[in-house]
Amino acid sequence: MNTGQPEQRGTPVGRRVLLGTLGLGALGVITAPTLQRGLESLLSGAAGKDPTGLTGLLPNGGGFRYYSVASSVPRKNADTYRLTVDGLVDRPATYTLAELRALPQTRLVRDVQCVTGWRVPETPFDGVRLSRILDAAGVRSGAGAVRFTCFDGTYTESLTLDQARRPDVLVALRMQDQDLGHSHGGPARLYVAPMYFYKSAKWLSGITVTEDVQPGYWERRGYDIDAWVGRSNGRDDEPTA
Ligand SMILES: Nc1nc2c(c(=O)[nH]1)N[C@H]1C(S)=C(S)[C@@H](COP(=O)(O)O)O[C@H]1N2
Ligand SMILES: [Mo]
Repeated sequence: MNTGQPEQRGTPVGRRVLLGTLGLGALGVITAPTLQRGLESLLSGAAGKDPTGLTGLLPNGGGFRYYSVASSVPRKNADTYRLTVDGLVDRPATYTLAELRALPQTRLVRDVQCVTGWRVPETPFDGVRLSRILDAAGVRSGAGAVRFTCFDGTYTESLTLDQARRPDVLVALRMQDQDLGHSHGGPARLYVAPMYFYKSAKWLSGITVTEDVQPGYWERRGYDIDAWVGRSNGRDDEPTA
């Protein structure tokens, strides 16, 4: 029901604050991407002011804002989590969390930048390089892109195969030296260091190798598909990687 709304929609406290402050109760009727973009910057400006100070009380704090386009997301743990790899590959696979943890881990420490403006400096992520998982699956010739799906049942993302094979793209299992908590997309999320944070799909459950890029959730709503920080979405932020 909420598919036409800007990404702040998912902030449990912030949304109420915003709707109250700005009187934007009719947000749900707005669907044009350009209009959304304008609203989003308006909303993010208001969120930045945080008139109530409640943002600091959100469970994940630390400069991050909690985003989910789904109103509720099931919890997955080491027993129930699975990551499937399929599509144009020779060896489709399903990984448990233990299997992902047993693979070589790569650590990246970069700034995180959301397209709405907030930035978290020098954030450590640890996880498995996506390129390793793709190599293990054996990408077939003719493949050109990767599609990511999430166990929230709604969010999707995409990368070209070249982007997906970059060494700074991870299936992240840890953030800030802790196992990824549920609110940050745990047990496993994508982490695309050089791109705006909307590329870093939370609650990652599927990696499908495809012929062409299939635009993700926000990309179908007006965000740039190539989401390089500082070189997309009309923004000029310092690059993160
Ligand atoms: N599954 C899922 N992944 C997602 C999103 C989402 O709504 N659902 N939001 C994206 C956006 S716009 C941002 S800024 C980050 C927010 O991550 P955080 O909640 O850990 O701060 O997650 C990205 N990945
Ligand atoms: Mo974002």
